[in-house]
Amino acid sequence: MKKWYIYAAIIVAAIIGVILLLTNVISDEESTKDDTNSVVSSKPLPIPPILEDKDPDPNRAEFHLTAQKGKTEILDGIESDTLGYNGNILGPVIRVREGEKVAVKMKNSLDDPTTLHWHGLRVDGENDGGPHSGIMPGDTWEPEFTIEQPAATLWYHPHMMQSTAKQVYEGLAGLFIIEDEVSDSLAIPKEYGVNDFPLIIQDKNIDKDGNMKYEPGMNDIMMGLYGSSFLVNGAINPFLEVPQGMVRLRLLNGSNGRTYHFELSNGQKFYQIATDGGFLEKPVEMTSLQMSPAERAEILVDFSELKPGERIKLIDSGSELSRTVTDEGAVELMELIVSEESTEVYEIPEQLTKIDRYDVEQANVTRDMVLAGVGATLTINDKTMDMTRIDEEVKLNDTEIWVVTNQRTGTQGGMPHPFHLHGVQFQVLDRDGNPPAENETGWKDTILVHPGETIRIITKFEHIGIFMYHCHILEHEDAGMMGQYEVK
Ligand SMILES: [Cu+2]
Repeated sequence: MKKWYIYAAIIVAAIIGVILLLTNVISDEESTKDDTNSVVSSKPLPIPPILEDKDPDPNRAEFHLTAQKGKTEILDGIESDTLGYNGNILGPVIRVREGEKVAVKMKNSLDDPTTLHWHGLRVDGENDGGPHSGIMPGDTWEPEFTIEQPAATLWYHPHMMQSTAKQVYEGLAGLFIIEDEVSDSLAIPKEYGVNDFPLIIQDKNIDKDGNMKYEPGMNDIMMGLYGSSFLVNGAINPFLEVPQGMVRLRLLNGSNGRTYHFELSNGQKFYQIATDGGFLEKPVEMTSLQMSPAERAEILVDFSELKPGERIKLIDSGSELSRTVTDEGAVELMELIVSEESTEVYEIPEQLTKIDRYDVEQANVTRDMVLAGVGATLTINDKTMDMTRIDEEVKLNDTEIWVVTNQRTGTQGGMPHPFHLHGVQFQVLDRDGNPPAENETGWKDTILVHPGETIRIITKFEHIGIFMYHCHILEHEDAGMMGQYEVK
């Protein structure tokens, strides 16, 4: 009787073994079909819409934004609670022209106060959308300003005291694109969504139930939050069909804490044509592009040598600045699939624009900014942020040199901090006395300062009001690594 059970068990085990073996063989065959051995993209890249201008006057624009709660299917078949402007996650692209008058009606339909900061825009303090411009739930904020700066890819995001990191992380961010005569006249791709694409890159932690609530641990607050999922325009590993020709990508590192090293999986070179605040004078050839939180870059990629149907990937190659996921190597961010369509033939331009350089001799004031971090205490000039204290007073129309030092201190042994200055675009004079990299010779509003490094920047303060300067690792900003300057 007992023997019968034993024989049955052996037969069942054998059958299970054969099934396991077969499924293994099949899945092996499937995986060898894709020689890159990677996850196949299933979702097209979401392209944020261009926000409608409600004013028929061509010299004036009126935009309506609502910050609201939403639900987004980030994991297949699972909805995550997210925040967005006029939608479920992220926001529409606001596109304006130099010289244009702009009015915005920004409604807060969230449960919490928020603000709307124009990152990179040269405007007066009261229109900048910093922590003093809080919008209570149900209220509307109506800034008005004139665009007085060249073509650029800027962005907008909340800047509420101690909740910037949470609100950006949960989805509040959008691009703000300025066009001008230079961007009109350059023979570069400029058809939005056809050969000119926005890419907002972010990393988040999403559990299997789709929960991506902002819940930072002590390590996240000290080092900046690093997520294990990578999103482009709010989607994980999406694909984008690109024409078999020149393509322009407008990259924003919209992450809370992570610095990326963008590369193409085929090692192809590309050309950076713009920095945070506009075009470089000349394109800069590269195969890897480092971007810290809040930095933007426009790049040109030529797909004309690739065959229709060919797939390459935008990757983060990882680095000494990376943690967690990228310790295992490169991360795939999205897939680019070359289509049958080719656009008109573009060359890489020799010259893009002319940038007037500030003269060091003309500087009226030199100011020191010392960044330091010991544990969770993150300071600028030994102070943490106080809304009631003005740290620096600047005279209107003065040109100033800011000497930004990242002090090697304390338990962390120093880490890189992206330093951001509101209300202006600046030029980088030098890094530790050496000229900046070619792709840092354009207009900048955010600059990564490495441990022990001193960077000198120069700018002219042409707008009145109260502005912030801070580390753009959002956990550091919320922890108080921020100060205020007033221009009057
Ligand atoms: Cu920092």
